[in-house]
Amino acid sequence: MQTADMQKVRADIRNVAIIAHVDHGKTTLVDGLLKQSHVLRGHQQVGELIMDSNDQERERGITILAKNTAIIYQDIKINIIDTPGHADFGGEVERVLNMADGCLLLVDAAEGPMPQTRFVLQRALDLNLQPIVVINKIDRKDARVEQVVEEVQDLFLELATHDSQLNFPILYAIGRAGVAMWNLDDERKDLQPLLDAIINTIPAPTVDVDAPLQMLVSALDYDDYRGKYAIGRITRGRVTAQRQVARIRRDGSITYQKVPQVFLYRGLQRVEVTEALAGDIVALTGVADANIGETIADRDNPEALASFAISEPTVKITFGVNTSPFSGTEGKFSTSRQLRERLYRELETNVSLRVEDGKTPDEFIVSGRGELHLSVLIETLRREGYEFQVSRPEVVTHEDEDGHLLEPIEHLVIETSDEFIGSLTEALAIRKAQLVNMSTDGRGNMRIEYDIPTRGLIGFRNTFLTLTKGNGAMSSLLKGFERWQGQMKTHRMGALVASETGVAITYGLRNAQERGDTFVEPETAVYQGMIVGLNSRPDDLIVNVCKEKQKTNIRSSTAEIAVRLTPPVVLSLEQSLDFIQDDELLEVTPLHLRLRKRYLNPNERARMRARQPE
Ligand SMILES: Nc1nc2c(ncn2[C@@H]2O[C@H](COP(=O)(O)OP(=O)(O)OP(=O)(O)O)[C@@H](O)[C@H]2O)c(=O)[nH]1
Ligand SMILES: [Mg+2]
Repeated sequence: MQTADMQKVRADIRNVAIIAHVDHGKTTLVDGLLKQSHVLRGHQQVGELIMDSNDQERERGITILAKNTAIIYQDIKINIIDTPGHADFGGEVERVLNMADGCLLLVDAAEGPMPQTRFVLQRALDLNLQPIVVINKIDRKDARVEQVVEEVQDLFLELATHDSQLNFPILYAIGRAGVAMWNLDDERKDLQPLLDAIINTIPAPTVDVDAPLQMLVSALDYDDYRGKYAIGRITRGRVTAQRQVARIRRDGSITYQKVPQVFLYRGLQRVEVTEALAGDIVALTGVADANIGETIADRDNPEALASFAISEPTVKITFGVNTSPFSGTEGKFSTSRQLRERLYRELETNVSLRVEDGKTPDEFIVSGRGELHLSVLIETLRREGYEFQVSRPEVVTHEDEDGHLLEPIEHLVIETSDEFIGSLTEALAIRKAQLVNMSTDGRGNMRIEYDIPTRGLIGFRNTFLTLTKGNGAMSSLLKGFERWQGQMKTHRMGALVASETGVAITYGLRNAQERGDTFVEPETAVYQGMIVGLNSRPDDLIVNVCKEKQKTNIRSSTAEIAVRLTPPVVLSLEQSLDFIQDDELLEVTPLHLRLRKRYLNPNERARMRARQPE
């Protein structure tokens, strides 16, 4: 038994997570903190958003994975955990918050608290983290600082479980300029006020460094030299290099392993140490098969830590072995075994993902926290050389005790100009959205809140961008599972479907364009049953895009010159996922995304349709 007097205060450490709604400036602020602490100097300066280090993060401009870094300020090591703000990556936030004693809650000075602000603050308060509020981006022309402060205070009043949680400092910042201030009219000099706030407000870890070791594995990393690193905060005791530890799996089984090396964080690097103590955030080598959520414990006294709570998935996609006529020609990995192995391996790190075997040995059902969560995975696999096919995203459903079907419902917040409200309201009504709240700033900007089935949100982002001409922001947060809301009639026009396998040519595509929009360029290899465009009518239409102009017909040689194609509509991965219907699939390879009918042969399609009357 441990007694309280064995607890020591690690005054040399602070552990802080940075949390916020998407795009409120977390990673930019971490850049600023790294720069201010001179971790980055001269040629080391590697541009902006250095923590957003993976390819998709850079391309999409968002953080996907939570990451650790550390700076030294006044001889105190501040471990910083940058987290993603997009709701689909909420699992990442849940995974890492247990390493922190406090959090910086960033709130955009113009947008104010948004759905994910509430979500991450709730999680932080549940874990009793000491908050510091940073009203960020006060340089924005549309900043409304006083109002946002009030909204944040209201949010705390609503979410706090005890009074001490209402006791938090508020700072103002322009993360991009690397400045933070206690008062709006203070000199805008650097981030020192924020660093002071961190070391003075966030409690130093109070720990027993002599008790038997306990550390929850909260993250994993790899490098070519040392293989896997198990990352987490030492809750109790100490880790010494070259000593044996126990690894306790989530099912309680234990294995014993030696930890060859122990690393602490320092800026963007890891620094090897011989020993680390409770309160430290460490990366350990040698635990090659460690998974997130497991406990690294004392060899002779192994006691597991409670793993963190992870919210459940809402959207699923069926991944299948590629069955197109082009299968096996573009990817390095295309077999069922390879796909299965890779998908199950993803579970080691992607904590809010679920994978199950499907109806056939060639199908796997992958569930995640949203379309983006799943599309990032699809893109990752594609880049690694996998090829496969995926089905239309569907919502995850449950049944209650009385056998009623339940579906995920989200709270949707839309901010846009009032001129778009009419068309948005119409589009949302079809998707069974219920208006919850509506407010205006008196200058033509509206904030509307709805409850809407996740089903209705799938594919809505595109519609939203079109309807608002890009002038708006939308975000949503899972409210919970509620009774199935009934049929939703959001239908699409029919597809233009290739009649045969071959190469699309200008003449054939020109003909197809008389029927609708085409998706492929001339010289594209197509196959029978592949979708090459969108019909302007509700039914599918078979077109021959490989068709050549008859050579004997010389009368219209002038017309031939006039054959000009409208450039094809090129759908992104997300747009393709939103496009496909139940009887369609998306073929994904390292080189191409192809839309196709599930049944390639038109006779088979007709047979299947006859079997399933609407
Ligand atoms: N006006 C203004 N813009 C800022 C400021 N800080 C960051 N930004 C911009 O806001 C955008 C988002 O910044 P990020 O730092 O990527 O935001 P984030 O919170 O890390 O985003 P996620 O990790 O995806 O949730 C970028 O375009 C930044 O340049 C600021 O102080 N003022
Ligand atoms: Mg970020």
